[in-house]
Amino acid sequence: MPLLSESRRNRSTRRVWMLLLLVLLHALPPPGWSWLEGSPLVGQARADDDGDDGDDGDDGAADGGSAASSSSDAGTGGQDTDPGPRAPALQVQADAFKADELIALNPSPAALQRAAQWGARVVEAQVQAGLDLRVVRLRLPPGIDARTALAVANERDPGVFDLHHLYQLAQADGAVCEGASCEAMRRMDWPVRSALCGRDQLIGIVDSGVDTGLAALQGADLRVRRFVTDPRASGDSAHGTAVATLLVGQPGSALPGLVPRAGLRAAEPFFRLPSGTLAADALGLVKSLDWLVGQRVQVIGMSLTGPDNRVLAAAIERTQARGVLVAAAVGNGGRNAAPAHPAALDGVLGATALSADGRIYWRASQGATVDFALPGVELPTADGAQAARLRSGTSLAVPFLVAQLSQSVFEGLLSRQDWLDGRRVPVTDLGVSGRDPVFGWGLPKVAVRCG
Ligand SMILES: [Ca+2]
Repeated sequence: MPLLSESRRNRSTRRVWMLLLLVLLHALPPPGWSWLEGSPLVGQARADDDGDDGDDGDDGAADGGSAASSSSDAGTGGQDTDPGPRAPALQVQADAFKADELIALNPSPAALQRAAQWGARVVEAQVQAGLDLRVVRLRLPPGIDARTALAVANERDPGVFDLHHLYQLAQADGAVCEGASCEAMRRMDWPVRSALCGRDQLIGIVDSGVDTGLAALQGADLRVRRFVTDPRASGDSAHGTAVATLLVGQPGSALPGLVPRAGLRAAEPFFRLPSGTLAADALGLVKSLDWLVGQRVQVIGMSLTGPDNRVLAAAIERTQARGVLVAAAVGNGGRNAAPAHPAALDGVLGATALSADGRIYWRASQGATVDFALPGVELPTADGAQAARLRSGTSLAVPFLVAQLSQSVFEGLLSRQDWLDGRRVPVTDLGVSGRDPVFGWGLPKVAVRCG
């Protein structure tokens, strides 16, 4: 008898708690109320969801990340049946866990029903047959952060739900740069521990295609978009892959890059002419710049040269007016070559190439177009599946300049104007004293930390 009354008392206590919870849930305050602000994640996720990702409506299939997540949403056996307007997805995640999701381990239908009562929506349900586990991913309603939701779910169904945590590779962070491309980084005093360089930065390149399957690029935040007039024209990915790898080659790979944590947006306007030459037309370049500006990149590298063109010049001017720094190759035409565009345009920073022992690349163009000199001679670069191939050219110096621009401005060490002006940029002066037509201001050595 005492046992029975004990259990009856428990039941009635539970009922009171359930009632209280339901009252609490129906009385959920609007977002931003003080009791939710105990979690920094609420503000963080919302701030990142203010429609400023510059990504709306223009990338579709090119966006590997969201394409993958929406296809997995769709592949949940029709459980995502909400026909109404979707709540704005909280795309940006905190470092520790997804702010708008919970996961559940082997939840009973009743547990999922109880979660649905307070607004959690099943977006993925999978049975891991080999492990004999059923894992369900739930999207939270707007206004409830994950930790609050977990507390609520735990009250009702202890031991079932958890935060949807995020994991990083343990060896990457803080790893000392090892690999073929590290020597060139050391030459410009780039941080030895470069694994964190590029964090929270978005960089654009206009180049040939990028081989996104390359091992060194696995894990990079990389998006490629093609801008060719004739979609039947073939392309090529050797050059773009080399440049992309110099920037965001991943730590621990054979070719770690300068800013592996940066988001890289690669516009591909290049196609093969009937003659076999790889080329981009001015309109392709303009479309590329337009897309990159829309992606909100802060720095654009253009490892290409060509003639003066008013449409291109206007597009570059508009790009710069949006606060974007543009770096370009000075060209490989030799010392007497005419100034190459876009490097010769006002405000475009021209990069020339240096050898390991500080000599100028023998084919580098010279003149007022040259602003800075960076590694670009016999650099180990990506070549096919595994091998590194030595390449030379002023176009390879561009990613080194791009990395310096992006990281130094991000860390507040130099402003855009400092770079455009040149005088306040710390450099190793080369050749004749001061700025000169061969090395420009010299080899930039901003003491970035990437910390
Ligand atoms: Ca000099």
